[in-house]
Amino acid sequence: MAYDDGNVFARILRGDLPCDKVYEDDHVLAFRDINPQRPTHVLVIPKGAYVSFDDFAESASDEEIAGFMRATGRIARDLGLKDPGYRILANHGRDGRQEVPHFHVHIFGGGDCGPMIKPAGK
Ligand code: DGP
Repeated sequence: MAYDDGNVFARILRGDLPCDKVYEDDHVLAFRDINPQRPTHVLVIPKGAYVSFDDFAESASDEEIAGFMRATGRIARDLGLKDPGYRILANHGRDGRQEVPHFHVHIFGGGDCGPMIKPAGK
């Protein structure tokens, strides 16, 4: 799947759309989800044009991947989530119900995140 420059996260990265930014560095931008599913719900995105987790894992440089992982941990820590705990999640493709075709990780926290996943068929 080719990268679509018009996706909402690309527009946020270009500054065409606003976001509630919580963190930024050379490789990463993090901002609050527009439709939060938990009291804290932050999206972490690479600045590079990667469609999905698969694309990022296959094509990003080691520096981008390491930077992304370090930043995600730091953001959760800085949000005060390390001790009470939190959940990180990345949706990929149709079955993962990925909506925005720019790789992103969700950070959920601020309360019990509940069971890991809904049992199949429920
Ligand atoms: P996913 O299913 O993993 O692709 O989730 C995409 C998330 O992106 C979803 O939780 C809602 C969020 N989202 C969509 N559009 C915007 C936007 O314009 N701004 C922000 N902050 N979040 C958005």
